[in-house]
Amino acid sequence: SNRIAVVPGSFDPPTLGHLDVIRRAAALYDEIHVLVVHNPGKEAMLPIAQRLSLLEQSIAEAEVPGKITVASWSVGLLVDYATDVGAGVLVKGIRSQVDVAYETPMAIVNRHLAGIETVFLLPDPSHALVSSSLVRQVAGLGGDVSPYVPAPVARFLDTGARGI
Ligand code: COD
Repeated sequence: SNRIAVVPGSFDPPTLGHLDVIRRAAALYDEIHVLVVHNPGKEAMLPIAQRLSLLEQSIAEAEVPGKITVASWSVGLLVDYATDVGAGVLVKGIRSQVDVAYETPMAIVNRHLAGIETVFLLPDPSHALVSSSLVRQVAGLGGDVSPYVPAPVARFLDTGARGI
């Protein structure tokens, strides 16, 4: 069904940009699955279980309305998860032309593989420069990441619990 959408990402860690896209997707679809996907091309900061927990806390604290499931996926194709849960759409956030260039081939392949469409949403411009990699850098150097991440993520990174 096209009333169910998957919002996939690395979420390492979740940022205010991610939360903005999640909120917009939840307003457009009856049900969304926020899916933490292991990206083999990126070296991870946080274990998957920690990202799931921070996403759940952030979505709850922001009181994002709608039916939202948070899950993870590490074996097989992203579209296999989407097909399993009856989702016809993947939602991706677009910050710039760089994201368009990165996402376009994946969107075409996912449509060929499983007939699943990709919908691109634009965040509020105030979030357009925020990325997980920026947050990892600032946090790693001891800087204040609270302008870029939901409060539960800021609290977690602030306690020094991160293993970097
Ligand atoms: N504003 C708006 N959108 C944002 C922002 C922001 N500030 N920050 C991030 N986003 C968007 C990203 O563009 C992306 O759409 C999403 O939020 C998640 O971002 P990240 O950085 O957490 O995740 P990525 O870019 O590492 O993506 C990981 C995926 C697993 C989604 C990606 O690698 C993917 O789709 N892989 C497909 C796996 C697969 O099945 N491959 C086979 C067929 S292609």
